[in-house]
Amino acid sequence: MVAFDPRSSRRWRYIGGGFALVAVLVVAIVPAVIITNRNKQQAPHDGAFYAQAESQYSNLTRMVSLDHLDSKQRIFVVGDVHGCANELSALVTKLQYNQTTDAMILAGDLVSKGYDNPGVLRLAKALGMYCVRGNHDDYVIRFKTFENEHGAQRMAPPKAYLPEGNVADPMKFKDEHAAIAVNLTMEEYDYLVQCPMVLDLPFMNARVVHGGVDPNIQNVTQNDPHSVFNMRDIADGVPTRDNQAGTHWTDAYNEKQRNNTPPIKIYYGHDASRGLDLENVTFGLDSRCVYGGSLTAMDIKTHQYTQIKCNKYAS
Ligand SMILES: *[C@@H]1O[C@H](CO)[C@@H](O)[C@H](O)[C@H]1NC(C)=O
Ligand SMILES: *[C@@H]1O[C@H](CO)[C@@H](O)[C@H](O)[C@H]1NC(C)=O
Ligand SMILES: *[C@@H]1O[C@H](CO)[C@@H](O)[C@H](O)[C@H]1NC(C)=O
Ligand SMILES: *[C@@H]1O[C@H](CO)[C@@H](O)[C@H](O)[C@H]1NC(C)=O
Ligand SMILES: *[C@@H]1O[C@H](CO)[C@@H](O)[C@H](O)[C@H]1NC(C)=O
Ligand SMILES: [Mn+2]
Repeated sequence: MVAFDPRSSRRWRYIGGGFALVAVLVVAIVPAVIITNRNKQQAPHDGAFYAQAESQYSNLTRMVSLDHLDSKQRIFVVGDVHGCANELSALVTKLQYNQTTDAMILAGDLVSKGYDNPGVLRLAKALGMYCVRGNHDDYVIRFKTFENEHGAQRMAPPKAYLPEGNVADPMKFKDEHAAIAVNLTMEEYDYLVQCPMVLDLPFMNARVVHGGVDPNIQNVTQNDPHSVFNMRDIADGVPTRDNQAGTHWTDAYNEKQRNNTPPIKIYYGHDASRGLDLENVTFGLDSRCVYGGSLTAMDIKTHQYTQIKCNKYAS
């Protein structure tokens, strides 16, 4: 046994303290500087920021017009499915959805957080469903498009960023959406990637998007895609993904459409925190399925909605 020597113990404590200090510097301060520089480069200031925000891997169609759905008896818009394939299937059954006579539009975030992303894409494709792109769909698509061009072996090292240039939301290869992307077949990618930023239903004076639209932009296709996928509030005139930074984008939108004849209705998802949110001309349909809430389908001709209770898959 070695005798206990208080001086030697103190010396070790000093050395240990020195190492701890260096560790704190490296772990806390170095990343803080990097993050601060990142934020400086990417803080939204003006329109020029939006012009750069679309990733070179986004492979995005901005708007598709579905005039031919005019003849359908029922047109459903469904809130965020997030990989909950069984619930989507149960909803189809409950509605007795028939793709000959009905249409079904998924309001984005078909994938991620849930348990069966490919299953949702296969079901949606098999039943001829329409869709718009959500923020999580966009992350998955950007990784998969990169993989298609460069191969999965180039999606490394895990801490490296997807080389997209100056986008609003840079992603590392270790991001959970990369694994979801690699798990998709080309057929599943092809279905997801054709979901546009905006679906236009001119015969209903209605549009479907995932997050929202900037009420001050006249031509809807000129909205920044990142903003359409992520918007919850508008703070100081700028759309933000935050839900407590300003006022809900729908407040300004409903106000703006009040004197528009006819007003253009917007059906959207994305805002699980606000849940089902039905206003004059905006209809928020993300009722938190993946968090144990429900999956909602609204018939936009009658504004009646149908729900399926979901198990809790994410928190
Ligand atoms: C769907 O509707 C078409 C046209 O009314 C009908 O012929 C067909 O049998 C229906 N399919 C199902 C599964 O009910
Ligand atoms: C990965 O793909 C397989 C095959 O399609 C599927 O069964 C599984 O649910 C997928 N994993 C996720 C997390 O979606
Ligand atoms: C972009 O999407 C189209 C339509 O699915 C597809 O054919 C093409 O391969 C995609 N591009 C890449 C690089 O994945
Ligand atoms: C809306 O903007 C798109 C391009 O962003 C353009 O092609 C289209 O012509 C514009 N539509 C109107 C009505 O100005
Ligand atoms: C909603 O509609 C009602 C009835 O038409 C109207 O009184 C109200 O001002 C509208 N609210 C907004 C925000 O447009
Ligand atoms: Mn979303």
